[in-house]
Amino acid sequence: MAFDKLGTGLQTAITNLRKAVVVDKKTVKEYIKEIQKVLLASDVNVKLVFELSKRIEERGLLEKPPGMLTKNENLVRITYEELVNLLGKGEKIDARDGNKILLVGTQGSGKTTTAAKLAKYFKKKGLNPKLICADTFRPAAYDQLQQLSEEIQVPFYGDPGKKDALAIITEGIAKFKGEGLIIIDSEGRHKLDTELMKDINRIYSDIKPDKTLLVLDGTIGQGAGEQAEAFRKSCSVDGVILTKLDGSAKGGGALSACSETKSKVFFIGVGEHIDDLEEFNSERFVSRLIGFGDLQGLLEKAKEAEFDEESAKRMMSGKFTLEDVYSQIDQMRQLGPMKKVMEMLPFGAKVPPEMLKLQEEKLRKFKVAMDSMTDAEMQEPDLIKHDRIERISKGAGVRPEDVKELISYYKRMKKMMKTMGNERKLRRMMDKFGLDAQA
Ligand SMILES: Nc1nc2c(ncn2[C@@H]2O[C@H](COP(=O)(O)OP(=O)(O)O)[C@@H](O)[C@H]2O)c(=O)[nH]1
Ligand SMILES: [Mg+2]
Repeated sequence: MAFDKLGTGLQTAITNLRKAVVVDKKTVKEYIKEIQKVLLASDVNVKLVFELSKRIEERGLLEKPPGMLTKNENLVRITYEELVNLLGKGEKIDARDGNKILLVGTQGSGKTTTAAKLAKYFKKKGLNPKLICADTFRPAAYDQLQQLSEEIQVPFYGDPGKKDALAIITEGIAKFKGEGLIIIDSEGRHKLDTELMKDINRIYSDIKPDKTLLVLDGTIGQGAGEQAEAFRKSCSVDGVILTKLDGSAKGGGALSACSETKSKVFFIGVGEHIDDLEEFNSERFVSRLIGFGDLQGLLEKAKEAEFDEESAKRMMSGKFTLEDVYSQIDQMRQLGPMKKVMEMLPFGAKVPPEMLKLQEEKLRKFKVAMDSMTDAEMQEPDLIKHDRIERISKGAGVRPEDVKELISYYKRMKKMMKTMGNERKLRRMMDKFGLDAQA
């Protein structure tokens, strides 16, 4: 897996943080130190590491955790956001049949391998990729790409007898009648010198590729930023593919440096095999580093809380009415059958678990019963005494027992909300106490 070290380091820091009973200044500082260590080991620029850790620390101490998140859960959330920011957003490539993609980069950066990986990637997307080998510099380049194209069954063009790269490309494009998505593997020198830039510019101005992608070796760490910038300035590069991020401890440095130099990262190479290419999406990437399941739950919790914060506060303060029961039932019904709801709501945050146990039919009866109630009864269910129960059940066409059951359900829910509210208050108080005790 890509980024083993960075991921393990982050996860260790987070596990330690989560073990802490109180989150105080000392805990935050220790946590930050761990994060710094991990990022520096990953070759992220010292200045960037410092800025990032300062922001995590400040936000962690100052920000009020959204919704039901505890202080340390919120720290993890903040770390996630700051890391996504640090590594850059990632860019989705827009390519279609009829386009030409030119790959450039130094020798050994992974161009030829990546050309084949891209062809396979686009083929899987239903496009019709073709490969051209225009590396006349390395004798073995032709055989290498030809073999790969056979492996993935993609049309290939090259001419080992020719030395003029531009001529080969022009012939290739003609052979493919300019159709399909043409991916061109170009030559590379041992470094990004002016000769190479000149060659690339010559090819570029002649064939006018729709996308020029710079293939960069991720093992050079933050050096990738410099190269990306140099390339972008001397020829028209649309974005970067960072290779060899598997097994390299320096991937964090490479990605953050690309982000800092505003070089868009389209893909990352995560292995030698033809399928080892991923679209780069930092949100997905960072959540995998941190531990996907864990983080998703937490983010969902925070997001739901944003929407429901107000009503949750009200309900938990004891102002829970039948209106709330009604809208909860509505929410559930919108989501579909009970089993689906269970699958979709692993944390049961929006719909209390108790409600999930109720049968669909019962919920329908509850709803029609509530439809027959007055506003006053909905707001103040305690008003609903014996004679009213009779009236409501008749009006709704349900049994009086159903109405009674609804009311006792409502009372249990109200009590549960109150308990949840109290628990939350207690937890907040403990957090605060921990912070003050150390300050
Ligand atoms: N581990 C790993 N190796 C890679 C990756 N991409 C390319 N390579 C290896 O890097 C070496 C150089 O790749 P090549 O495509 O020939 O580079 P080129 O000279 O730029 O065309 C080869 O041994 C590839 O197998 C990657 O994402 N991960
Ligand atoms: Mg090559």
